Amino acid sequence: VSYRLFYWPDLQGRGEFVRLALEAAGADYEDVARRRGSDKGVEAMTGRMEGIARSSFAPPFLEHEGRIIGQTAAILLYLGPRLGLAPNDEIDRLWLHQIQLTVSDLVAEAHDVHHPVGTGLYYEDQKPEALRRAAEFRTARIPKFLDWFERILDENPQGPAHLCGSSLTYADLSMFQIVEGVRYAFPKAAARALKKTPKLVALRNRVARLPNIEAYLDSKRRTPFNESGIFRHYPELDA
Ligand SMILES: N[C@@H](CCC(=O)N[C@@H](CS)C(=O)NCC(=O)O)C(=O)O
Repeated sequence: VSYRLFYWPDLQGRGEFVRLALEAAGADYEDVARRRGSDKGVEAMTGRMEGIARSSFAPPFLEHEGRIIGQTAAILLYLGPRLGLAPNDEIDRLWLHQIQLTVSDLVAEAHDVHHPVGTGLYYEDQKPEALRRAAEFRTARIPKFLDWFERILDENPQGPAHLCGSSLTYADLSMFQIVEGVRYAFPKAAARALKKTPKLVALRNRVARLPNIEAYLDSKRRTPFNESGIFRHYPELDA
């Protein structure tokens, strides 16, 4: 195995952005915490976060050729050129990274909607605050993020088929996941916002039809969305 991905086994979460890149490229990888065996499983993952140089703060992280790389956007920055999912030019790569960091911001906010008071508390213990946070997220933040993705597609000098340059990148794959995620968690708010972002929806549809992605989505490796992940469907938060 060339790449070892470490992430919580039963949810898509942040690991999914990395999985989509590995799957789209047909990379040889192992989803370590989902496997059983001596150096596999969740214990192997938490073990890999201690007692080594440059250990990661939190999953996801990647092991490749003796290196450990944490932080979703940094993992993708590393994988992009290796998997043929990033442009060659340095400034284009920085732009792609900037887009991915914005995806990370959106993901953090989507998480904080159901955990506005504390990451260590249950959703059930922060429901009134979650209701308030969700209202703002639905009406202001989802449209603001999605409109920005639409705008950068529209303004791509190489055309609106991709976010950066004229071929597929890891950020395009992340757009698929963002659209799926907001549709799952906030179906009504997402439908409203996505009506105004046809190029983003078209990109999502093209990614879904990529042969490797189609095969992945049909496989058991794609965990369904659930209420342990980042994008959670609590109907009261999509009022
Ligand atoms: N900014 C990091 C965040 C990583 C993160 O928050 N990971 C979560 C799972 S999605 C976790 O395990 N957090 C444990 C903690 O923060 O203590 C990234 O994008 O990778």
